[in-house]
Amino acid sequence: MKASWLKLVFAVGFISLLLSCGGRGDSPVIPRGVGGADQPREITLSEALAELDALSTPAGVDESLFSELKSAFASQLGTRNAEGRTGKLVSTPPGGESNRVTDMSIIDHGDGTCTLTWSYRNTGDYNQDGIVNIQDITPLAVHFNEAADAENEWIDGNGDGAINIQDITPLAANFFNECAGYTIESSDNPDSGFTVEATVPRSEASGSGRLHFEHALSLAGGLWIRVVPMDSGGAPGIPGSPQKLDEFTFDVTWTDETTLVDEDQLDLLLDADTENHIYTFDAQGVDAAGLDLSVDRVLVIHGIALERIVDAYQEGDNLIVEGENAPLTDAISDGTIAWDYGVSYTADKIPAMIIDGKRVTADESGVIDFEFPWDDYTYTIHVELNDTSASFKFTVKKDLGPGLGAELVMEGSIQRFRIKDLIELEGRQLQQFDQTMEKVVGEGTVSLVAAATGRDPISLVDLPAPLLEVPFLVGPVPVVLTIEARFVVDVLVPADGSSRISVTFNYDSDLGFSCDGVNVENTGSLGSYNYEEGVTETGASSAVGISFGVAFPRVELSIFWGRVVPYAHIQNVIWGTWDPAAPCQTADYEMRGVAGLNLDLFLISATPSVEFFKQTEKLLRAGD
Ligand SMILES: [Ca+2]
Ligand SMILES: [Ca+2]
Repeated sequence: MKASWLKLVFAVGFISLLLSCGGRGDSPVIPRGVGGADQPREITLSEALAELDALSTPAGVDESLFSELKSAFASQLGTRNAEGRTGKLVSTPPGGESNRVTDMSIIDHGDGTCTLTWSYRNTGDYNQDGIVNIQDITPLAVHFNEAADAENEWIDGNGDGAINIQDITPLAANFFNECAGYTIESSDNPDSGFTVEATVPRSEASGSGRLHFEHALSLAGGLWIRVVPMDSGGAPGIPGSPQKLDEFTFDVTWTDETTLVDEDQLDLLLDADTENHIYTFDAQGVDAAGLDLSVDRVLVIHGIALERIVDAYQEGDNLIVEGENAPLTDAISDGTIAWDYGVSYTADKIPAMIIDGKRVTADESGVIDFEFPWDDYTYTIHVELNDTSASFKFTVKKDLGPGLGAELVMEGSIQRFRIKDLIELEGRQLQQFDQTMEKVVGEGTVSLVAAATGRDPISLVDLPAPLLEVPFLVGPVPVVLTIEARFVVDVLVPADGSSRISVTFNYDSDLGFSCDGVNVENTGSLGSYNYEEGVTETGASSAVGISFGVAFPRVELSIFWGRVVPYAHIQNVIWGTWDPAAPCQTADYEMRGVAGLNLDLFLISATPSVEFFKQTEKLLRAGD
């Protein structure tokens, strides 16, 4: 039995308001001798060992411990040197995965400039002075036997969570790695190489914990950006993971009947009641600006509204304008609206999550916790925002008395992804509407425990929808993404029955479509995916039917008043049956990517849908 999707809705979304950068920065000059310039660039093993031998025990450190660390260090340096078959250790820029910058963030200021932030990575440089050398044994000794935390984690060179003798190995292995700074590099196409945009010396870094960089520069939208460590000779180390800058295109012709209240004129708008389509303007100001807000005009208010004016009248000093939804094709005859936007998960970009009509905010560390009752159900929501990913745990519980009831748990995470849209209008008609959600990478476990629900199915209908929203502007056009997880549960378990069932899944997919206003073509692909069956236990004296799953992530796209993509999601459903008469037990799993369109905004009444991919797996056939 496979039940239909019911209306249990959980949701999450994200807020940021970013505009594109413009213009490339000046060509950089790689400075020579920044950072570790005062350090020798090469050293013989005997010089290094002599320096180590002469190093005095740091204050507060046990003499015998320090000497033990020194001898371990000396021994590993000797081994490394022998393997290298050279008498000299020569400085090189940081290489290897452990030195790759993976936490770069781009803050777009909307004025053509961006600020890049990232953390210093030079494994073994425990005193963070730019070079891995003898001196780095001192902080290791001072923090010896501490658990790694924000104040010392870079001294945990092997990353096992503790600072101890094991951390001598990465120190010796990376000996004389030198990071004099980073280059910021850009590319139109990461496969064809990068160009240096700027050079940032290590001395620009600050912070009480791991050193942190913040560097502002001009960068054009749509470019791929990465940072690369370099030594004082300018030689590059391992490149950081590249990220794409958001890009927005708004190039349109307004129709003659349209009045645009642009960004600079928003102070003329005294009140906007978008729900009731009533807008209050400063009458004199509107006159002075020469804005025609008469009946039958199409009104576009920057970032706020798209209306056909049905009434306009003066009340004191105010001009009251009433409108109704107008199609975008009434306001724009021709042109292109497009964006390539990266969704990231940071507390400052997500001021609120809307749950059951209430605004719930993340704390400073990006954690959202919320619990609320609804009908017979109790919901708990836990969300952690980690910039490049967000993790979620949703629990829905229905209590039917001692030992009876049902609990649905969804735990998972989603990686940062990009959403690209292209809207082309010509002669007041939609020519093209393409959307791609690129690199939708997620994983999750959904589990359900149901005991004795009897004839009272866990039918989770019309539940409140916790939503995180991601609004951004493309020219004057407000776009809102909502990202949510939507559950479906349909359970019928008799009074003496119980069922436990779970599945773990992960995927790495592109969800894309291309619509010419009539037909929709699938341009998405499943990519890699995996599922793993967890528990499937069902038993009862009469038949059991159970179906549950989650659509995650489920992304909705709105433009002005129109939900043009009501859903684009990956759904994971598991369903099972138990028939004691046979007896026969079955369990099936399906992963499916789908999207639906609603083109009201373009005066098209069709609601086409598209299936990106579908995979069905038989988990269990027992008792046949
Ligand atoms: Ca150092
Ligand atoms: Ca360690």
